[in-house]
Amino acid sequence: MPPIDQSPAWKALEQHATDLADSPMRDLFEQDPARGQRFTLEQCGIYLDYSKNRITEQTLGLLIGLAETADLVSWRDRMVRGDRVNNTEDRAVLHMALRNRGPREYRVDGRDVMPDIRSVLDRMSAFSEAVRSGRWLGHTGQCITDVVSIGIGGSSLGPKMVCEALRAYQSPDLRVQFVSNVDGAQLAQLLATLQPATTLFVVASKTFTTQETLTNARSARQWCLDGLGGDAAIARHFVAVSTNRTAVVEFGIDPENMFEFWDWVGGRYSLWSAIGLPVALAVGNECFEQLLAGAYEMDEHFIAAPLENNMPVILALLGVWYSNFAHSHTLAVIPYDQNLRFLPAYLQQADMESNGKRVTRDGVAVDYQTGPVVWGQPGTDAQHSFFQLIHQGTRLVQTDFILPLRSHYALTGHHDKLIANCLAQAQALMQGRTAAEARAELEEHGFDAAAIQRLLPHRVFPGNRPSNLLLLDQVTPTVLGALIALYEHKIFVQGVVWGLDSFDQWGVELGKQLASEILGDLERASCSPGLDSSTAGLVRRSLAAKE
Ligand code: G6Q
Repeated sequence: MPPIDQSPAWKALEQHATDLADSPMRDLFEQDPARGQRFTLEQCGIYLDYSKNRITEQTLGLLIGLAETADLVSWRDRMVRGDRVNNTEDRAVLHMALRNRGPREYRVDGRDVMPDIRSVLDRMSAFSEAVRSGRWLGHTGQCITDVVSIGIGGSSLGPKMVCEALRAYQSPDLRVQFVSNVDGAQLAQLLATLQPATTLFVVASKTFTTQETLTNARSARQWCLDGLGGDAAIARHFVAVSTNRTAVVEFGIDPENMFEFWDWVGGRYSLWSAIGLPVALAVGNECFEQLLAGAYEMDEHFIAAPLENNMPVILALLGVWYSNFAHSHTLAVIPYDQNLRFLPAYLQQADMESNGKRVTRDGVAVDYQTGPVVWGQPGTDAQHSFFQLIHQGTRLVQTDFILPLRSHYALTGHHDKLIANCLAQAQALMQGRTAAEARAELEEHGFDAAAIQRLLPHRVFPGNRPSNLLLLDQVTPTVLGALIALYEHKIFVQGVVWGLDSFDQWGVELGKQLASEILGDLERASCSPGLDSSTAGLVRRSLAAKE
């Protein structure tokens, strides 16, 4: 296939972007009183209002044409069919199978994967219920009060985000916490608050070779042995989640205490697998199953809905519109929900590791922008830090607002204020404030002509800044599952349009390799010849600090 940016569909969008440049959203809203209803979709407990985008019906039609040119439906079907769509790693991509609740078949190399999935889910359920009910006892016969999940990247960000998002569903009798950083500060500070006799470690690593995770796990094991004596303690205080049985056994964890998953589950798509064990421990298996069910509903929508009514497809194409036709290369994710505070970090990995690529799946360098820079913080805090740039800066930022309509917390008056702030931000970004409006306001406040002249440029908001608003009924396990799956599929669709393999992550390799060489230098207390002068100088300084 010729490069997507050479296609007639792409060229038509370029022309359309020029044509639409003189139609700010404010005008589009004035011309069409039904716009706020027209550009909406509702699915799986999520109401998406995408009317505050620089689009018309024609834009959407052209974007759908682009998705068709990129063969989206065929790629989606290939993924569902278990084809090796992760071509650089020669792997199928079947995280959808992990949450399959219906009759759909998922196969890898002709083999039905559902029996294995169900068997691991059953084991997770039995284990998490044993720990939560106090039937699983530690080495000294005490119940487990604290779980520490040790993992990094895809083996941590998802479960950590979900546990926090579902905090209202957690039992106070079992605290679940996460350690990922190889910086000893994180583990040491946490261990200082825990007792070995009542702590369970979940070592989560697909490969079971990751330096950070194994370093933390070894230190945790030593702490456990120091506190409880004897290797027998490990069997009651360590479980593993991995695809690598040999390495788990070598580490000293009983394979009976290992929960398996498979190479067709990508790290950042793995929270639905046994990697979600900390979630089941934190909120119970029933809630974990509801999370899977919510994702399943979104999967079925993604698989079955026509492109123009398909929520992940629409969200994805809007992102393509800005990245490739409106010079916006950054996406702010702003949950108006404190417990969704790790969602931006989770999506940062999901999106940037998936679509932060510069060559197509065939290895050809692209000539267009691919994945955006993703970042964010919960509102309303975010309003008091970086929103200035989104409103009046020189860069065009795409913003996704995520707003639950109902809170789990009953403090009077708080939730109305949260809702009001979120809706107001989206409104302000869209409509801005003209010079005439700013002038009128200054006059109303009694400013004299000279002051108005001086202040006016600062008080004007250009507006016409795009946002999506994702209204959730409430952050329940089901709605959360659907929300995460929505973003997963959005990322997939964008990867297809850009021609990428969204499921590899070769970009993280080089730094890892060099780190292991530098670690060798630090451990041998010598600086390897051939290092560049900067790195060599920094290694020597690091060595000097150890003396
Ligand atoms: C995600 C990546 C990466 C991975 C971590 C941890 O898609 O593959 O973030 O999850 O590097 O790897 P392990 O689970 O193998 O320890």
